[in-house]
Amino acid sequence: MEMTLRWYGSQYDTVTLEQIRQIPGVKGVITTLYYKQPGELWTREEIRALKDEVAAAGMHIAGIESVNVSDAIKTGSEGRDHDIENYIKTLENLGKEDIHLVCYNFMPVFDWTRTELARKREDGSTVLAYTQAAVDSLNPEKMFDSIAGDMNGTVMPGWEPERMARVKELFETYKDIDNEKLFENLVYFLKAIMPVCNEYDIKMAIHPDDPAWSVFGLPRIIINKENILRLMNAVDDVHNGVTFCSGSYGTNLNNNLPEMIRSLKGRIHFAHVRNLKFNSPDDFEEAAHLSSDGTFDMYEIIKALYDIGFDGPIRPDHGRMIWGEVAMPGYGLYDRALGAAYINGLWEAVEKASERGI
Ligand SMILES: [Mn+2]
Repeated sequence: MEMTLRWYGSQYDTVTLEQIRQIPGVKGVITTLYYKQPGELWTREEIRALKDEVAAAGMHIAGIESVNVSDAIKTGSEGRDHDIENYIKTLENLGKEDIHLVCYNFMPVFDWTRTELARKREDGSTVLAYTQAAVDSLNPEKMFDSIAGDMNGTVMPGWEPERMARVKELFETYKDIDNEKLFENLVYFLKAIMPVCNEYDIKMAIHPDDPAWSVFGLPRIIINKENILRLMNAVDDVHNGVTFCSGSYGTNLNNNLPEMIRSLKGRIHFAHVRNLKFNSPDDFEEAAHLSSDGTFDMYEIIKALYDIGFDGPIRPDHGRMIWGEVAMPGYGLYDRALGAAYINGLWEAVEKASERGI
């Protein structure tokens, strides 16, 4: 396991590399070329510049989150093969720069969905939250407007204003795409990129859909154990792997997270670890990482990752906004640093107990 933190780049992130470097145990960042549009080629020079910037701060790039997949690829429409070509060249350029992990998702229109970005908790901290009732009462075209005021001046991943301006058109693009068609398009994409992944040993790690069910009638496929195992089998190559995100799979209380982790032995290349607190099955908020602050048993999640021999990067996921920090919701420094320290503590305890046969 390697502890990492997500970093959006110096132009976009309120958190600096110098701050990240001071979190105990963090030597690697998970980053991206945030300005790149899905389908656009990443040049080797751009990747190298990013790599050099991270290296100058005494760290390294542990993986990319994300190289986004275009709507043409997701819908299998005109331009798909062109965009796949660019994706392959991007992977080749990453491989040549010695980067071997790429997180991506295959969610239509909205990447992740929350109905509140700053729900106030009893202790005064604010967190991202979701209620099904709010989604059901909302016109999807107004989704962006409903949360844009709480983004603290940042651009949130998957919610870029240019993209959201086209939401109506995007819905139109997906009108004939059901779960089966989306799955087929995902398999087509993965089969096309596996040769370059093999050549450069690039581990693709699909991020689950969040929440793990259909919103606004859009198809959703990476939502549970059955579906993710189906995908692993459909393209049975170690480079077709998983980002295990406890907070995303965990939105569905039917998902047994430790059991899912164990079933994915050998295929989890990256882990996002966070806790959720359910107020009801249709209302949850992103709690602190600590088990007792939320609904999940974080010890069991870490133990399952340890038991399957997970050796990839792990990162604390969304944190609460605390101590007056103003940052991208979920991506402040303080609570994610607390999360990293806590996960490191759990890992050390699990590891030493195992080594000592306890
Ligand atoms: Mn995640």
